[in-house]
Amino acid sequence: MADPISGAKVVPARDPGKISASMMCAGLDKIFYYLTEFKEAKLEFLHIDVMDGQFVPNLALGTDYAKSLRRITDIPFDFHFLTMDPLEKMSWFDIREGDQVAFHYENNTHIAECLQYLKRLSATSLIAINPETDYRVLDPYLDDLDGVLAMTVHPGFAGKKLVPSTLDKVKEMREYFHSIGKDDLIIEVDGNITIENARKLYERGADIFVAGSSSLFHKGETAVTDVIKKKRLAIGWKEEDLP
Ligand code: S6P
Ligand code: MG
Repeated sequence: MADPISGAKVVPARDPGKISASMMCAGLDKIFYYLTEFKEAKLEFLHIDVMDGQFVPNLALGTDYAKSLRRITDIPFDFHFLTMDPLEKMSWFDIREGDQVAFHYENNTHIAECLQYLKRLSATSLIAINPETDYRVLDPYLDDLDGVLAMTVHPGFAGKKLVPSTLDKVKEMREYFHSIGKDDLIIEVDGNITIENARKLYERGADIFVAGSSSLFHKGETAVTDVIKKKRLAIGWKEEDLP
């Protein structure tokens, strides 16, 4: 497959993409509506941004929120630790088998220990990298992780614009993983994943798409199920396979 704009060779993602709903963007006034629709649509993950006000200039979802959410849904969690010392912060949460967990590479002196910790919990482990971080910094860890969370915006807040260079970065990362026989590594993308950006990133090799204020929780009146359908059609699903 060739990119229609650059003409460059693009390695296609193998399976249809998965959606992870960014719960930081889900208004509590509609939480039961959202969770019912997600369950009905068999949505794959709930994205839980944990922010400590130090790694990023914002505070977000904490231990009590995660505990409460577990009581009202059985959809697996997709934790994203945007914190200093994620090894310690991860231990504050009830991470379960089947959950996916991303922690950042930047400012992290315990990367190998974080990966071992997640392996012991049988959770899927991803290392998150900011838009300006080179994916080759992950080379020493590629045998021990399940994938990469590529930030497509500067982290900390919902509602930001995609950093354009991250499109090429995802494509190059997927091609690089292919060239070293690591096709199984997951690439999750997070930030301004509109339906259009999801399509572009799927074509460039991303597998999991965080859906926040740019799609699922967009202020327009479009029903959540319709957005999920449109988004899935943009990330490799066939109409007949939609739940
Ligand atoms: C941002 C955070 C993200 C946001 C998500 C919001 O630092 O990690 O997970 O919650 O990007 O979605 P949107 O569509 O508003 O960018
Ligand atoms: Mg996130």
